[in-house]
This record gives sequence, C-alpha cells and structure tokens, in this order.
Amino acid sequence: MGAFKEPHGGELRNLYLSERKADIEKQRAGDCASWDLTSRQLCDLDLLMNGAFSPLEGFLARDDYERVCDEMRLVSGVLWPIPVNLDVSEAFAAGIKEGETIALRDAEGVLIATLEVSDIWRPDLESEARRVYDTTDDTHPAVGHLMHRSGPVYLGGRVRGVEPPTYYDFKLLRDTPSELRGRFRKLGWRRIVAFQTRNPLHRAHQKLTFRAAQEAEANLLIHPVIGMTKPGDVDHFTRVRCYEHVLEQYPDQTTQLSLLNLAMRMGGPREALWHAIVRKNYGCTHFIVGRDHAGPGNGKDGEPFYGPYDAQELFRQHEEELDITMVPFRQMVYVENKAEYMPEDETEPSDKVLTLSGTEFRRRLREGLDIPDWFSYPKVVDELRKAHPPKHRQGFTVFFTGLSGSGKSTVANALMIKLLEDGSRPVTLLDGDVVRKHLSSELTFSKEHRDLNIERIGFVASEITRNGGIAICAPIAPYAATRRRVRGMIKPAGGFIEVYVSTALEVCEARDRKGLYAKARAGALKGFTGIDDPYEEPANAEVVIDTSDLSPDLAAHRILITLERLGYIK
Ligand code: PPS
Repeated sequence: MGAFKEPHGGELRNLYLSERKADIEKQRAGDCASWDLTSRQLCDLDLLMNGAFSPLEGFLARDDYERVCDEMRLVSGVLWPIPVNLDVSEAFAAGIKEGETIALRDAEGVLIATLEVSDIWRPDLESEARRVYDTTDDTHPAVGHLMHRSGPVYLGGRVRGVEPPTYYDFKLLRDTPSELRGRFRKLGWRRIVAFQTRNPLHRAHQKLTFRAAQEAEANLLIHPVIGMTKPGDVDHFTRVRCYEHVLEQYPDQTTQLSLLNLAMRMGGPREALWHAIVRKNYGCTHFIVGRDHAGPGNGKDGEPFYGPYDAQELFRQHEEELDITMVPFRQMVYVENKAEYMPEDETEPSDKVLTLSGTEFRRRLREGLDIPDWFSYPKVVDELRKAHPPKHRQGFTVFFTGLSGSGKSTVANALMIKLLEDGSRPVTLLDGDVVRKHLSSELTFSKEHRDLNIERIGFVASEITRNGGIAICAPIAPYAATRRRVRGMIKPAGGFIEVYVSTALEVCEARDRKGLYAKARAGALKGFTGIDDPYEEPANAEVVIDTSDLSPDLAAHRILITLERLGYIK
C-alpha cells in the first residue's frame, strides 16, 4: 500500500482566458495567421488548456523538447516523458515569425486558442522517434505518425485558451481535472485508484480493478481514453456503452467513470509515466499499471517494441517524483472449479484455469460463435456484437468488371433481384450507365476521368457497405490499380467480392447492343475499351463468369454460392 498522499493532486494550470479577455483575443485573432488543428492536435490542446497536462503552459519550446526527448525532463527539471508539439507545414511556417501570435482553429474554423510563437524549428523526426520511442520502425503508431503524417516544422509557445473544443458525444462523462477533483472532494474521496484503458472491459478487468481499489483502500476511477487510441481498436462509442454496463457491476458509491480526451502515442514505458502524471492532475492518488502498458504490439521483426514489464520498472524508478502510487496489475484468471476470478499467482496446481485470448474472443465475435458467460457480461457482448456483426450481417460490395457488352448489367440485375428476394439487407445497384448519368455526368472516358468515376463508385459503395447494406457495382473499371484502390476502400467496411465478367471481346463486339463497337472500329469513337483503350484483366477476382456459355440466372446463382461460401449470406 502506498504512503498517504495529499489528496487531489498538485497545482493545476488553467490556460483559459476570462470571458472578457477571450472576447478581446477573438478580435485580435482576426488579424493573425490561422492554423487548422488536426484531431490529434485538438486533443493535445484540450488537455493543455484544461490543466490535464500541467505543468505545461503551451506547446513545448525547442529547449524543453530536446530535454524531453533526451532525459524525459523539461528545462525546469520537472519530469515530462512525451513531447507535446504543434507540427505544421513548411508553407504555413514560411508565413510566420518567432514572437508572432497565431490563431488555432478547429476543423469548422472556430477559434479555440491562440499561440504566442516563441520557437520555430525543423526537428529531426527520426531522431525524435529513436530518442522517445526507442525505434525507427514505422509500424509503431507514434513513429508512423512522425515519419508519414507529422508536419516538418514545430512551433512552440504559450497557449491562451479561448474556447473549449466542442464535442457532441458523452458530454456528461467528459471532465476537466478541476471538475473531477471537485467531484472527488464532494464525494469525500481521498484515495483514488485510476484505471487507464483503450479496450472494452470484461469480467477479469472488473475483478482486477475492484481488487486493486480494495487493496489500496481507495475508490476507483475508470478513466478510458477516447481521444486517439491504437488504429483498429473498438470505436469509442461502442466502448463507452460497454463501460456504462460494466459500471453497474461495482458496489454503489465505489466507482466513477470519466472519459479522457487523450491522443495516445502507444509509447509503452514513457507513456505509462505520462498517463500517471495526467491522472495525478485529475486528482488520483494511485494508478494501475498492467502488463505491456500502452504497448504498440510487435514491430516488423515480429518482436514486441517493449518488454512486458518495462513500464512497471520505469514507473518504480520515478514513483517518488511522480507523487502517485503505482498499483501493479496482476493477471486475473478464471478458476472453473472455484467459479471465481483470482490472481494467476494465487492459483493452485490442481485448479482448472480458463482463459480466452483477445484473438480468440475477436474470432468468436466475427463468426457469431458463443462467448462464455465467465468471460464477459451479456450486455457487453451484445454491444460488441452490434458493432462487429458476424459476416452474414455485415455489409458487402459485389464489384463487377468487364468489357462493354460483356453482360455485367444483366447479371448484376439478376443478382440484385435474388438478393432482394433473400431480403437480409437493403440492396443498391450502381450500374455503369446509371452512375455516368447521376454521379459522373461531367466525366469523359480519359484515364483520369475513368479513375475518378470508379473512385466515386468505390466511395458510395464503401458507405453502403459500412452501414450494413449491399452495393452491387457494374462499371467497366478497366484498370487494375484503380480496382485495387477500391478494394482497399471497401475492405475495412465489410466484404468485397470482385466478379470478372470475362466474356471475350469478339462476343461482346458481335453483340454490339449499343452500336458502339462499330463506331469505335470506324474511328468515330476514340478511346473505346478493348479497341483502342486497354482492359487489364483481373488476376484475383473472387468469381469469373463468361456469359457466352452461362445464362444470367446461372451466373447470378454462381455468385450467390460464392457469397454463401464466404459467409456473407446464409
Ligand atoms: S469506366 O471505364 O468504368 O469509367 O466506364 P463506365 O463508367 O462503366 O461506362 C461504360 C459505358 O459507357 C459507354 N461508353 C464507353 N465505354 C468504354 N469506352 C468508351 N470510350 C466509352 N464511351 C461510352 C459504354 O456504353 C459503356 O457501357 P456498358 O454498359 O459497359 O456497355
């Protein structure tokens, strides 16, 4: 158990101007250069302004930045492990000078703060990656950000807060440090254990957090990050609904839930210290540090970036200075013969220990398989099933490609009718001609315009797919690279099934329903696919159909069988 701590943390910074001064600042900002904040920068600014990043009073100046990278300290000597910088483009930096004030605006152009620029410099981003994250492997999310997304110029200086960023979701659960400290004071809580998370909570987490609170004789704060987490994580809307269900499992008056608008870096040990400093600012006295805290997973070499207990080790070295007590996380496992959760190191050799890995849990969700009751709460599983429906309830796109006259539209129509008859989801047909009329009427058949046309189709189809519908697309889509891009757009949203209608050119030309082949041969129509513009045959289509020897009915049937085999229809 940690030593008794001054409750509710040290002195907080509050970078917000008074209402009157904010009005004057708004007038002044009208003449300043304006920077549109990225969503990550908006998270950083939010936590700077509300004091969660105390003692910082703005984006790091150059000498602070260098010392943070090298020694995890500000020039003042205060421990600060993660650089918080404002990165901008060369073009923007070229228009401003040190000493100038700039306006910081959100995506809608609302003035959030001003920055008195004290330093402008071009950091060595690779060196930052090495010094802070101990790697230059860009599969590490923070390193990927530095290498591929960060602006090349950093601006440092004091921030003057004009208006908190607007968020429309979960307003009552978003707290500033002073609000949360006030709540703790009101509740008479003097010892508070914070639990950081970016994942949904299951039974093991509930047991572990409650046990940590009991052992520290403290109350519990579930403090999930909803700013930015690891790419591929469960979306925060789903997670927060899950947290609210899990909250019902704690005894009354013991536990609070609050959401933290932090942009995580997945920086492992350094990030654990950063998380603790933020929690101390929120008034917590204890902080749970688990196995592989804020771990970014494995690098290109297949090895984890940090050791599983590096974060605990680094925390221990700085615990006194951090002035918040670490509660090391012990792995909780379910013991079937005792029908209870207990720390792994307290089990006996004769115990039957049950575990379900994260990978296996996600597989079961994906396949719609049973999730045992000992693992999670039914309401949590329901929320996750809603967000990750099994394949037969996910949206998908059937993307036909083939020459003009190959039979794409006819088979696409037959398929649409059969899917409507099945009735499992709404169906939209984006036929080549229809798209050309309603979405792409101004486009020609140049390579550039064809690509644009296909990308528009891809965008609409990805939205339909994301929302659980079926999109059937039937353009010529002659270029392989463009089709690959469309696949890449749609895959993260649901299924993508490419159907190559391989009917030979001679057959298409012999049909010549629209008389276009004749015109093209006569030279009256330039750049016609298959005649004087290329058609690149797909190499990896899920279905290949030749309508010269297959009726539309049978062709559609073959596609249905593939959809069934892939699990998209039952
Ligand atoms: S693309 O390449 O995917 O953007 O083409 P798409 O939007 O599917 O449009 C193809 C239809 O437009 C008619 N058409 C042409 N096709 C190919 N090349 C040229 N130069 C051309 N000019 C007009 C043609 O009727 C296509 O219809 P389908 O239904 O494929 O026969």
